[in-house]
Amino acid sequence: MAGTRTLTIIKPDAFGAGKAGKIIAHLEAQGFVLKAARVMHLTTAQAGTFYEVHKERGFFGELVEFMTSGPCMPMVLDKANAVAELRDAIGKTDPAEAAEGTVRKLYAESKGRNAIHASDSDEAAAVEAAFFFPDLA
Ligand code: 3AN
Repeated sequence: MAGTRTLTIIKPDAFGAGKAGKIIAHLEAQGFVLKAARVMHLTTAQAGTFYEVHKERGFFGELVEFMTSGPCMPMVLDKANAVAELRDAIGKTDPAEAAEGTVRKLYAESKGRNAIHASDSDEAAAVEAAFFFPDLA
């Protein structure tokens, strides 16, 4: 059975542009419940660890540089079938391909600066939630 928890990050582009409140309101209106949140400026080491699965990809350096360029906002969200529901709500990686009404269509600039992260499996959600919120029950 699909889990009820996922991890999202409002990325430095959207956070820095003052879009965090709108994005949170958008997600809450779709039934996501905020369980944990923090504002933090990732170090290069933290961003590298978080995105370790992408370290062989050509955009890894660019991704780490972007994710450390300013504060971001990791959050744990609850909803039935949370991972799939949030992936649907944020839209495709490239905002040009994202469906109308998705967070990336509304708020992202480009494939690299794409406003929001969402875990892609229940396993990743558990690891990513523990990365930012080790004390969350
Ligand atoms: P998603 O975030 O939709 O799961 P992934 O897992 O393919 O997308 O990529 C992880 C992150 O890497 C993306 N959120 C995006 O910020 C960045 N990324 C993906 N593809 C590119 C690219 N071609 N150029 C720059 N950054 C990219």
